[in-house]
Amino acid sequence: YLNGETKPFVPTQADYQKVYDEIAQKLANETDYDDGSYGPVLVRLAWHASGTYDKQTGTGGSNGATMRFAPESDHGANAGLKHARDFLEPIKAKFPWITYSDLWTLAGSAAIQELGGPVIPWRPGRQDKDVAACTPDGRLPDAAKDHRHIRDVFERMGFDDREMVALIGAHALGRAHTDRSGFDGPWDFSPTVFSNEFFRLLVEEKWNQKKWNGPTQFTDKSTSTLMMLPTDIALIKDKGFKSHVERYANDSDAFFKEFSDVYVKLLELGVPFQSKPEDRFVFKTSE
Ligand code: CCH
Repeated sequence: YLNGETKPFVPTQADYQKVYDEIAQKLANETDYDDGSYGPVLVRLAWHASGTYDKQTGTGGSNGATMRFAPESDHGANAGLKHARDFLEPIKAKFPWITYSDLWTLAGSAAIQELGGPVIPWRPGRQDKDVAACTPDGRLPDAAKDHRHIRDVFERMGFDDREMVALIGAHALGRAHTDRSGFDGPWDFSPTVFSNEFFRLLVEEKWNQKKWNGPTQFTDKSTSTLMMLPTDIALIKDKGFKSHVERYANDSDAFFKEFSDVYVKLLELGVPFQSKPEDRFVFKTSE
């Protein structure tokens, strides 16, 4: 109920587009962060909110936004995501009718589109839950591990090999931070542009173990400025993963299409929608 109305406010697609536009505007205005955009950390917030899903128990997932609370906000994997949550706080204040769970996922969709990625159709319907719904630590992937761990974690969410590889292609965006994960550096030369560069570099570059005191990570032979995590390298060591890496490296259109489908699926895991998939909104990207 807003402004003393007696009927509940039922937002329409146009209202959600206003939220999208506000996020896009704020992304364009606030370029004094990391490589010039909050977009990558918004993509990661939506992913970590959703990637706690367990298909067996139906727990976790984006429905709930339980990362607002400790202990979930303090889980090691979520270090640094406060930047993304704080970025969205003024948007929540301006549109108090949207739930945090819908806002965080809508922001993930908006960030992909604003960074030059594919359209990410989105629908509302998530409800915020309280602290009791926080998921246990350890549901999100550990970058120090191998192909078996990737399969364990992503199969628990309900994804197959092809979908796992497509999703991890989001590492075209952003960077690792020593004060968050302990790893350091970006995956490619344009970390604020969505592309298939992550796959192209995985296939075409030679990746050597970085010599430093930090956790094991890999660096490109040509410039020593880029990085890959052990789990990223696992994508070219494992045959089942590698065929998709090569396909996406060679076919940007296929990557954009398949990434869109699987990111939509990720953001909807465990959400009890009233609406149908065909009722998803396609937001207009800013000029
Ligand atoms: Fe990721 N990711 N991710 N990732 N990730 C990190 C950063 C980003 C893993 C580990 C890490 C996905 C899958 C995986 C993004 C999107 C996705 C970091 C650095 C680690 C570590 C964090 C830091 O220090 O700030 C592992 C392991 C996996 C799977 O095996 C998936 C799936 C997605 C989205 C669909 C994005 C974007 C970033 C950059 C964040 C930023 O702040 O720039």
